[in-house]
Amino acid sequence: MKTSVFSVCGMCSARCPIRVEVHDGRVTWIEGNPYVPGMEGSLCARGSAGVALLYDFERLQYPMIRTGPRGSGQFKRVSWDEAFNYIAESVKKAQAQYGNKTVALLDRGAGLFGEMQRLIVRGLGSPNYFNHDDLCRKNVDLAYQSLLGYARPEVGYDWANTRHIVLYGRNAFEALGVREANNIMKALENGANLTYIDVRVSKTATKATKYLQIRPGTDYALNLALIHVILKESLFDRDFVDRFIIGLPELENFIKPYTPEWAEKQTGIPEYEIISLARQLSTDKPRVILYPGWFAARYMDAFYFAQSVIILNALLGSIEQKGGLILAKTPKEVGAKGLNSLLEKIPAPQEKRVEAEEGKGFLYDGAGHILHLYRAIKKGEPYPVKALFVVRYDPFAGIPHKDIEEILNGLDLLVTIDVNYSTTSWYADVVLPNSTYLERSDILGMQRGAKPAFIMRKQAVKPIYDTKARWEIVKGILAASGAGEYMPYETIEDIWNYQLEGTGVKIEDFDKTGQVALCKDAKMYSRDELKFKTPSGKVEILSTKMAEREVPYFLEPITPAKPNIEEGEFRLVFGRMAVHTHVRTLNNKYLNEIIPENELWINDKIAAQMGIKNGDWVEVSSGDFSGKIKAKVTPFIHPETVFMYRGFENEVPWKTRSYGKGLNEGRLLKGAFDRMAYGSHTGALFENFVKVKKA
Ligand SMILES: Nc1nc2c(c(=O)[nH]1)N[C@H]1C(S)=C(S)[C@@H](COP(=O)(O)OP(=O)(O)OC[C@H]3O[C@@H](n4cnc5c(=O)[nH]c(N)nc54)[C@H](O)[C@@H]3O)O[C@H]1N2
Ligand SMILES: Nc1nc2c(c(=O)[nH]1)N[C@H]1C(S)=C(S)[C@@H](COP(=O)(O)OP(=O)(O)OC[C@H]3O[C@@H](n4cnc5c(=O)[nH]c(N)nc54)[C@H](O)[C@@H]3O)O[C@H]1N2
Ligand code: SF4
Ligand SMILES: [Mo]
Repeated sequence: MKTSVFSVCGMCSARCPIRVEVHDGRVTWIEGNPYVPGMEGSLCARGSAGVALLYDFERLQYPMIRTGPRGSGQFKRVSWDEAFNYIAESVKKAQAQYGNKTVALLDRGAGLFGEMQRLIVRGLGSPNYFNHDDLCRKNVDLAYQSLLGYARPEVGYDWANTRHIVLYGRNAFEALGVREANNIMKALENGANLTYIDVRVSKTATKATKYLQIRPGTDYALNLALIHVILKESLFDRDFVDRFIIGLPELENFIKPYTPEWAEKQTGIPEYEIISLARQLSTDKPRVILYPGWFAARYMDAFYFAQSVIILNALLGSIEQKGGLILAKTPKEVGAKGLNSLLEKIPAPQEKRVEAEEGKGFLYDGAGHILHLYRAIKKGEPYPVKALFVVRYDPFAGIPHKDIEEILNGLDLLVTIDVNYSTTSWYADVVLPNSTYLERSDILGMQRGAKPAFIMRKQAVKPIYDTKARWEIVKGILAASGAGEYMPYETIEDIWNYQLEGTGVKIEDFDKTGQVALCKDAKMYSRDELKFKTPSGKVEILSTKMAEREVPYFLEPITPAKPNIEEGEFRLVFGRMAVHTHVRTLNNKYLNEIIPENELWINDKIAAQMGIKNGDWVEVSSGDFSGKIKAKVTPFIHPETVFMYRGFENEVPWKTRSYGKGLNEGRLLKGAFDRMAYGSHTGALFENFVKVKKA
């Protein structure tokens, strides 16, 4: 028998809507949901390779408890009840000694379906919920929140109608979200300009109308100069600025020294290019999108950089504007009712998360700061965190071994919930296997935007191994811990019905396309109606949030340190490749076959001086770690920088296809996890120098 199921891809966090074909209980085909604009049947390589994840023998198949020393990879198979009881006992012991808040959960991300795992920490009475955002998008999030009062996922982009897109190292055609890439492609077909700024010529650079090579870590300087020109030449959208911006005189005063001439020295981008970009953006305004990006934990000034991008959009009047930035509408704003929250049924703990105990000078929001969590585990400050759950995240795959050891030394319990044998699972005390996204249903999600919608991830086939859906795992942990009342549901339908209560939407309504829109047409506000979600209702350059947290409104730019190239020292930068998702797909049978290992990009002139030829093995080192990788000698990278694709060199022998192949950039990040970005306390992963020599 042949059936078709609408669901949501789980091969990366873009969560594209998909249609899955099932023949006699086997998944035979996956494609983009044909009913969703921007998808129209298309899928990326990783999305198609979901089939290889589903039928992979080298993934987690049953719950396990560690039997040998941590990191020995010795585990025994246990029943689900044994695993749940073991966890409950260990948590109880830790909480008896250190209090409820000693439990923390480190999540990949809140995302569409993320409310579920939050029930674990809250159900166990702890405030300590953390996610990976600090190493990814948090700066953008905090910048939007402080300036507009909106969170990052609440700001969308009207690519189709834009005239000019500016991407700062946002390698959109390779670090993919299918919809976004398709929509940017459509914008280009419609004649939009694409200005792309990067230290190297990425895939996206090759599609740009203008590529500007920038000195690493100086995008903030570039933006200050753009703001300078826009203010000096009155190139801004006066109507928008007069109505909405609070803090223009202070901005004008701050920006005075940052001329294009100054910025040329910082960035290496000629003064005339900067002036010309400012003027061109003004001509194209208000239909412009300066994109603050996705992965924004690169440099120490990343929060202020993200703010500068949003300020540029505001000056150019592109916010809540056709062809610009579009604010998400709540269900209420479109006359509908939202999903009922599972989390809000559990009383919020009164105690404070670790970073909230640590005074002022930085911003935070709904999820804690990961670097503060690491510190709490390692040093017991501001209080000890002894039990850690890690969900859909592999933090140990991207950090130096010394940091892993220090974290492990601080923990009494480490539990992972994963589909693969992750690096973190290798060190865990209990490993709980999650069913893959094709084998499970999740809670309903809310797709935010100008036309909000409910979206369903629906099981396509039954689990092949002894794995469970996320909600079943959460239920098991809470029940064993005496907190079963917070998950009283017996089936996913029970949960969906509770979520949908009072919304007028029924489970069957998802059958047709997998989604239910909450209004007919996208809702946009006119400037007369527009009110931002800041306390003043305006774009607050003098941000109330920042004032409350004693975070300075402006950051004076700091010239990035220069590596000693003559000594073989370079700044290490890294990024995503189209056919892999971070570390999780390295062992995927199809994707591993396409690209099994990475290489090190190095500037051709410098390589020649060092006697390194294309394809030569080089040794890269940082602190006491060093590893070997093949050199890719190219003119298309800034001389101060070496680049590699992220996530290679899987260290878990269980995954035989990818074991030991390539080099892991995370091991080269000595000290990176002690470095907190200005104002946001996020990571700054590109502030690291490595030594390179011919092997
Ligand atoms: N060194 C270094 N560190 C980085 C980065 C970097 O480039 N280099 N990038 C940062 C950024 S931007 C990000 S987003 C993060 C990403 O880092 P991670 O989130 O760790 O990377 P992923 O490879 O996406 O895998 C996360 C884990 O989720 C598991 N997983 C996959 N599907 C499922 C599922 O359905 N259920 C469950 N329970 N688990 C699943 C995978 O097996 C994997 O172990 O890393 C951040 N940290
Ligand atoms: N195929 C695929 N797609 C993905 C992912 C994946 O793992 N695989 N992951 C998803 C996730 S979680 C994220 S966060 C996004 C990340 O999306 P992006 O941020 O677009 O992706 P990265 O590949 O991390 O790109 C980093 C780029 O920054 C450049 N760069 C380095 N230093 C500088 C600098 O100083 N200035 C400028 N302007 N550029 C600089 C690097 O050369 C590199 O090209 O991708 C998402 N999409
Ligand atoms: S971008 Fe690719 S891997 Fe990511 S959700 Fe979409 S189809 Fe899946
Ligand atoms: Mo990310």
